Parts: sequence; structure tokens; C-alpha cells
Amino acid sequence: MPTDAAPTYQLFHSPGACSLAPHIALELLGERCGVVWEPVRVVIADGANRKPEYLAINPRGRVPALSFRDADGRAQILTESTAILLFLASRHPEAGLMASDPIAAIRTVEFLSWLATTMHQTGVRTVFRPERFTTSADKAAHAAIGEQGRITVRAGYAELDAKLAGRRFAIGDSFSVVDAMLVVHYRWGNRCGIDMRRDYPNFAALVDGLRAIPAVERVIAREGIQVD
Ligand SMILES: N[C@@H](CCC(=O)N[C@@H](CS)C(=O)NCC(=O)O)C(=O)O
Repeated sequence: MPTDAAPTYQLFHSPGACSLAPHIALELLGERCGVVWEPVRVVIADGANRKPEYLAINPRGRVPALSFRDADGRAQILTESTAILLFLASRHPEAGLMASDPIAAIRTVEFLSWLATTMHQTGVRTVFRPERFTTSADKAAHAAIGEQGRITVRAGYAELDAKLAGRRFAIGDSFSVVDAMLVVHYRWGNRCGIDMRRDYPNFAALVDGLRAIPAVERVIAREGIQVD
């Protein structure tokens, strides 16, 4: 976390958004490798992501965004949670946030891709923001889109719940960037009106285990969010 040293990274994030996953990854990089970084709040609920200051950082108006300097000292902005997580994990292999063997590494990419596309964009996002998926202002049309989104996420959670039975972590025997993103999706399931603990007990047990990691709980507290 922040010290007097200039931060290597700045993470632009909003409480409870998918930026929670790189927020957790950075907290672990700070703890495990002494990486200096700085969280910058861009609160979506306040419209901060649509202000010119933030659009200058990410013209898409989305979080997360990661600011850093490359090896030649050039300022870089990286967007897309999957890219940010894989970048942080591979730039700091000593933190152990991604397995190094090729199969486990590509399984990490596979898992994150599915979460970011099927589960986030065609699932949760259609529940939270159905009006963005139609030109219709008709509330019934929005409700139907949200209903299909709930079917999509429930199918995904059922698949996840079966896959996570008896597992402490999503991939292998240690915490990876996939686990960080699973905390986000578990929370979103509850925000979709699904009783995640009742309906997906293996997923809930995994998240309980992840929350026993102090760095994970520190980030949840810093964002001021409820997970369950
Ligand atoms: N594919 C992007 C999605 C980013 C995204 O949609 N972020 C949401 C928060 S979870 C956001 O910034 N929403 C603001 C908006 O849509 O106006 C990623 O994984 O980073």
C-alpha cells in the first residue's frame, strides 16, 4: 500500500466493480513483494467515470484502468480486468498470483475470459443495466433482458459450484488472480437477487476461505462493500 515512494501503479477503481479483482491483486503484490501502488476511486454511482478527467484516462468510461511506466519510462494505461490481472501476475511472478506451467497458465486465461465475457457482459451486466441492451424504453423489455441474464448467470454459477466442490482455490493449490475475480462474481450474484450461499454452497465455501486471507478482507473493507 501507499508509502512515501512514488507508486509503481495507480489503479482506477469503483467500489464493488470488477476493479475489485485487480485491487485485491495489488494488495497482495504490496504485501508479498513490496510493490508500491495507489488506489484512485472513480465512483460509478457518482458518475465520476463519465467526467472528462477520467475519460482522458479511459475514453470508454469504464473501470478498471491501470497506470504505470514501461521499462523505457513511458507512461502506459492498461484497461480490461483480464489484461490487468494477467499483466500484474506475469510482471511479478514472485508473488505467485498465476501458475507458471503452461497448462495452468492457459487455464487461468480461459477462466478469466469466461468470467469477463459470458458471466459479466452477457450475464450480470444485462441484469444490472438491461437498458443498455435495447433501444426500447419499455420497462417490460428491460425486465425480459434481465430475466435472460439471470438464467445465464445461474447456469454459470451452477457450473462453477460443481467445479469448486471441495476446492480451496479455483486453480491449483494456491491463490490466483482467478480467485480475486471469483470474489467479484460471488458478490454480484447476491446483487442480482440470488441467494448465493443457499444455492451455491461450494462457491460460498470457496469465498469464505478467500475472505480468511487478510489482504482480501482489507480490500473489501477499503472499498466499503458487502459481499454476502
Ligand atoms: N470488459 C471490461 C468491462 C469493464 C466494465 O464494464 N466495468 C464496469 C464496472 S464492473 C464499468 O466501468 N461500468 C461503468 C459504465 O458502464 O458506465 C473489463 O473486464 O474490465
